[in-house]
Amino acid sequence: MSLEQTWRWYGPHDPVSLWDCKQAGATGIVTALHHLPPGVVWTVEEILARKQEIEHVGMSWSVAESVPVHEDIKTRTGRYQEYIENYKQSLRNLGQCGIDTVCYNFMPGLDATRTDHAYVMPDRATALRFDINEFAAFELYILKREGAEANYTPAQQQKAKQIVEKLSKEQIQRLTTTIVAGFPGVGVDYTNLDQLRAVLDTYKGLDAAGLKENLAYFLSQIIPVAEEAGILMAIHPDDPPFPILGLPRVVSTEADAEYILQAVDSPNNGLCFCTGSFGVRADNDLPGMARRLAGRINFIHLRATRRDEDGSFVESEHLTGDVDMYAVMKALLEEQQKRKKAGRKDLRMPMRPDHGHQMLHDLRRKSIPGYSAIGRLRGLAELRGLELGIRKALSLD
Ligand code: CS2
Ligand code: MN
Repeated sequence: MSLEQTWRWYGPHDPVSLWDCKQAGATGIVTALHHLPPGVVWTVEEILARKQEIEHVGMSWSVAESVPVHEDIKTRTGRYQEYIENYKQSLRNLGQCGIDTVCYNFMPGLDATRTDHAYVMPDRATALRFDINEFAAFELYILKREGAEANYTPAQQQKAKQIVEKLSKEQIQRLTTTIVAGFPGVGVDYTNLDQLRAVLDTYKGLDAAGLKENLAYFLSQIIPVAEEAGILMAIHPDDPPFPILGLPRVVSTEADAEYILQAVDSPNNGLCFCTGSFGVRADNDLPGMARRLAGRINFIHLRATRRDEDGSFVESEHLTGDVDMYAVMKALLEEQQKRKKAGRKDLRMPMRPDHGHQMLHDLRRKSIPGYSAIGRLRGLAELRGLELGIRKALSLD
């Protein structure tokens, strides 16, 4: 038995087609109704239409990633009650259509954040990178966020100033777009800085403890519905896993994960174990976390990053970064055996290669940052080989 090999597909507008996904060797598709804004109900009709499209190529809709959580829910203001009701209805509808795993995140304001979507690697492939000094340059001198100085040492501020002074107008524009437009299709897309400023304002006065409470409240509302609908929820960690722009963070460490899992102690309340996100922190022991949290891991993202001393990081090849992928994979496979022996039903343990380098022919094609075909194909192939090797060595069936 192996982990279910899945692949993220951004829907009909994705330059990577469903047939491409199939040729990568994945059997499951991870996708969302990306055309719907956060907060609205995913209707049975729309879910079924997308599901049929996937099944048409002989694949299955393995995970819904993401069913986005509306900002009002995170801040517990405005129309949050209505949005929670809508979220519940989306879960019921997904369950009714046979989709049993849902990934989401609770990152305030922004989804995964990088400063460069095309950082040139030594082999001339490009990767996603988060440079702490460029981020500081943006926050201090482009966004000019009030109070931002407090987050940086005088030396960092100096560095940031030198960076911004050297940037051309176009470079400033590119850095800004990279940060504020983030990833497409994840429910966050600010077209200008004022929109971002307005969102930051809504978080004024909400600290990590407050955001944690709001998350616990959200879970207390939706997990009973997930249980009834037969849905395994999987919360994705913060990316990067430390506070940015003065926003609180609550899914960055093992302690955070434990808090969340205990907030509603149900197998339906689980984790998306994203090694790329958690792995950015040197104090996160990834193999240990995989072992200790294993029973509640409902979805797996595998990729690695390499960190610099100053907190910057780049997305490395899947097996060569700071993450001990062998040890993580071993822990996951052992968990799968354990589940089998215990007679648990959640044996699929869907896994996807999370992001990949833009390389080879993809360098000449337009693609979604992190989600070009060939780099992820390489990642999946490497992970599949690693998995097979471990299974054979440990005689796992
Ligand atoms: C990202 C996110 O690291 C990742 O997987 O690409 O956009 C992620 O899909 C969402 O945060 C999950 O809700
Ligand atoms: Mn991820």
